[in-house]
Amino acid sequence: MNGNLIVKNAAQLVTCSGFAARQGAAMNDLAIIENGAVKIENGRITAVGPTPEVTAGIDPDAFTVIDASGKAVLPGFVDSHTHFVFGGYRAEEFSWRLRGDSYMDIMARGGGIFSTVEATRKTGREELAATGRARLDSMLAFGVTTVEGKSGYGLDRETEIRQLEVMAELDRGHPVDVVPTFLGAHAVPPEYQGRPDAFIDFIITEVLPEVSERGLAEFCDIFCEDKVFSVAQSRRLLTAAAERGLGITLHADEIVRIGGAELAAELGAVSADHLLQASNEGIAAMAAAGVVATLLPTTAFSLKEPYARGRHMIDAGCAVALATDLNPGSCFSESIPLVVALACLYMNLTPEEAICALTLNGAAAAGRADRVGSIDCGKQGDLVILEFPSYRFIPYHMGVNTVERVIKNGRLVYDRREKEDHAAIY
Ligand code: IZC
Ligand code: ZN
Repeated sequence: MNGNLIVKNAAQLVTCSGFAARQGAAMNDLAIIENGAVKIENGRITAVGPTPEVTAGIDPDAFTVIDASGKAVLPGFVDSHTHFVFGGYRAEEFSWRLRGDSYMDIMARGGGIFSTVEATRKTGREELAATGRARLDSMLAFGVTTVEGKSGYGLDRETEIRQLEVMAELDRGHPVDVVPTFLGAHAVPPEYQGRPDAFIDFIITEVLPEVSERGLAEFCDIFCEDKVFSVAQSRRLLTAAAERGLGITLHADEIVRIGGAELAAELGAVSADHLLQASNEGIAAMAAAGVVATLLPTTAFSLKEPYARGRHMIDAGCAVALATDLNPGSCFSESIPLVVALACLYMNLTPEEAICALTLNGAAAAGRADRVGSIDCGKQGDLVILEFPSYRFIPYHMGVNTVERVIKNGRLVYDRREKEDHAAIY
């Protein structure tokens, strides 16, 4: 296949049309075309509309044609918050949390993020790439065609750079596009224990320059949290990163309300993420500043914490994105259908808002709304074909993958029907 593709007769073509995040009530409009078609040439979308219009006068030999009768077609999903490159696992911590230990208690006694840092420092480039690649394969099967991935499991120069280089290698060699984020300030490492300001200085002077000069990251992130990095420390790092041309994003108000949402608005962050404890004032400030509120419902589910107030945020005019937060600790899940079901059932998003949050608004949170996240002319030909005729089946068929085929830059890169033929051995 050459990236020339027509998908026609879609029961619903869910375009999510737009080139910037949709805020508030606008999230409910998915700009659906019934009996829709998309034309993709050399990997880019060149026509979108009702099937008879898009297919009129086409030379059938010049295109691969997919008949999507009875199926919904959506933009490829954008998972805009993950930590998918890491060494080791933390399955024992899951049991500790079930018996009542908190995420922060486990971190305070040297587990949590520190456990993954220890394992990742010892893991070579090839193994990090191999496990990362397998995780991208799994995400692709859930319909994810663009993923943001964070460093943050080195907390030293060498390992942070290695994680970012592995993401660059995976971006080149895998159909899923990887947006790299530098999260060198994910925790204060043992070498700097009790000296968080000195560690922020180290990140700003010793690591950030190489990251930005080599173009290894598009964003800089920080775990702005009680007992991790303060608002003042976060402001210092993120300001330095913005001066170097990186987009800024932060883990904000996840466990304790310390003003992360307000800081995101003050700094003009692209996105602020988690926000379980965000204040009304912080939410209003984010809406006014156009900061995307990236919500991670499977993390709240896994930590048994109250969900972020997604309904309130949309009603307050925010642009909300949804993401998986795939990581080895607080949320070891890349399940898109679980994210959507929890967002609808427990954050009270409508199915339409949840789909907008995973497509156009996810793309905006990853700084890519100009290229992906909707079915619009000029964007990459990244599509998901469901086995069902409506996007409504995504939350309704709870936790089950409804994605049948995935198209990346006009090429079919995943087809579940083939796998099922091979798997059917009974
Ligand atoms: O590895 O625990 N919250 N960072 C901040 C995480 C969760 C990932 C982890
Ligand atoms: Zn995270």
